[in-house]
Amino acid sequence: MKMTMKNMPKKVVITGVTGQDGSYMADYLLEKTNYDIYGIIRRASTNNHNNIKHLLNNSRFKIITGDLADSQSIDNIVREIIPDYFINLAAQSFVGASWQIPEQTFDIDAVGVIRCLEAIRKHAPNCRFYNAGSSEELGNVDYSPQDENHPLKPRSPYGAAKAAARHIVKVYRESYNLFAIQGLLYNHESPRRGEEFVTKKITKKIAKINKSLNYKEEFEPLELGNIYAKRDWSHAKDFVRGIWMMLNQDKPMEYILASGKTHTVKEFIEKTFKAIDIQGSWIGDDINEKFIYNNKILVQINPSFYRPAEVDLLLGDWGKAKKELGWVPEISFDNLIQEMISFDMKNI
Ligand code: G4F
Repeated sequence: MKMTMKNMPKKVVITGVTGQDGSYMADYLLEKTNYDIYGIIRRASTNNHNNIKHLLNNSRFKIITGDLADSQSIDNIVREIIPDYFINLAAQSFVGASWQIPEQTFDIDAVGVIRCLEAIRKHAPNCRFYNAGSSEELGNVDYSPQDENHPLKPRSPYGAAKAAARHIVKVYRESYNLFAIQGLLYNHESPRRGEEFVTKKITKKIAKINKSLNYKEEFEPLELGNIYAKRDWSHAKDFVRGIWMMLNQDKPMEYILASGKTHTVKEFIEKTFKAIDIQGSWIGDDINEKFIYNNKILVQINPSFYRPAEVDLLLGDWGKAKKELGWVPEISFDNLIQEMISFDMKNI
């Protein structure tokens, strides 16, 4: 068949493709569409391609070097590819680090979004643009569950950068009539989660502790900060499906994706231990609180993991996404934990 513009496969640019969300998005689109996927990778002296190694031989998956800090690279990518979709999942996404590197966080998470929008405005004005938004933008919340009308009240440089990005996406949408949106996504996890995030830190360390217990070896306890923070955790796979639904509506509307349930970090720890049949108990309180099993300390508090300002509670109302997009999360909190701990036990 002769290729015409009409039957040419569409082109999707994904930034952050080596990360959790980017890699699941690439998997999802390679499976569900016949589109060509252009994964943007930042140059680094050591590359971590673990999350995408299964895609490297796929002829529809192409890797391109680019960097949100480099407007020329973004401009060149958009001018040369003229994508149909641009999904920006690259970010300095670790809230805890955003106090140490506030400028870089703002440059990537806010100014980087302007770099993408400018390139799209100039070279591909029909391209549909998605930017990763966060419940961290809501921060010090006024009410629960939070909905799409909740005010932006960030508590970290990261949250402030994402809130700024939300405003600039709206400005470009309204000024240039772009299909540009920023979903508002609550915490989402998976076996592919980065190791500094609390869920992965817990499942990976507990898998190691379990192995040490089985082999009667010495081990260091899991050390955490505020275990009373409450988060609305989902599986990242559910969210990439939701992002794609947002990108394919008639009008550029923004939605919350969440589970509608909230749990403390402490509950996450307890459920992880329970999933592998370790029945310990908590003793002490505040910075002296510890999780004990067979007279051994498995978990303890280390105040150095406390943040200068904490978001105490997040709980999202995903009712609008359900009503207008038909999006429904499929993977439960318990199944998420089971998948993460099973993966880490296997790979330890
Ligand atoms: O896993 P976390 O680092 O995720 P956080 O800060 O909620 O942010 C994640 O979700 C956001 C959406 O709401 C995303 F936008 C963002 O990019 C990221 O994916 O921390 C979760 C909670 C916090 O309250 C933190 O203070 O766990 C608490 N915590 C307690 N001890 C810890 C630790 N967090 C980490 N990372 N490490 C600890 O030792």
